[in-house]
Amino acid sequence: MKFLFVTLFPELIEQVCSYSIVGRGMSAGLLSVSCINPRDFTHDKHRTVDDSPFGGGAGMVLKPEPFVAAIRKAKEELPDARVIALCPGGRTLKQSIVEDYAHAGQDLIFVCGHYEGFDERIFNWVDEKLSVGDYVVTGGELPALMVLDAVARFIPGVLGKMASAEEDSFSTGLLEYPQYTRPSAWRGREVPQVLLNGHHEKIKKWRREQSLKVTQKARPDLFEKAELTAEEKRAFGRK
Ligand code: 4GS
Repeated sequence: MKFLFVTLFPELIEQVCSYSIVGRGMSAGLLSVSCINPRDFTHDKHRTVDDSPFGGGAGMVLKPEPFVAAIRKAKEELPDARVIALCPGGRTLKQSIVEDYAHAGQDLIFVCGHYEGFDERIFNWVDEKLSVGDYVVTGGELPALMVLDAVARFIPGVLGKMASAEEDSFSTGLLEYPQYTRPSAWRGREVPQVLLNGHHEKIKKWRREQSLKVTQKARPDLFEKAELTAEEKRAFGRK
């Protein structure tokens, strides 16, 4: 799968992607990351990418010509890609959207603004607006990297063992059960005995119960939507 970022800060993207699991996935040829800088599509001496808003007001607006020229170049490089603009007005990212992108396997072009908003006309070259949550950040780069990171986990071979991506929180609809490693006793806190006995059926049951418990407490909204057996519904007081 290929990811292309339209960004004024390509070094930021390349840096972040060079680390850890995404970095290894790139080295292994499982995904590719590239950038196109709208500043390279300016023609004036100062390479201007923004200007003041018509109608007045504070802040600046990203100019349509360099951004649309950069998006068009990106589409030339990845003709079948889906073009996604990161902005607070988009639909909110969640695991089901991540899984849809991963499953479709379509290449993705991320359009990132920085400091300021896009000229509205830029959206005519975009398939979709996407937000990472109801808060404002200084640029679309971190949100776009979050999308890439979450999608990359589903590309076969990127995670050590493919099973793990589907089994994670949100894919199952529940939060994860608590995990422990050595030492089994530490600062007066013991690891639950059931995990030390190697009885796999009991461990499985305990983990399921814990998942249900932590989800009910921390995320009642998720708990309401989760699929439970009739017995679990009775035990957890859900209809
Ligand atoms: C988001 C968000 C965002 C909006 C970028 C103001 C700079 C900023 N992008 N999900 N201009 N939340 N973008 O806050 O995607």
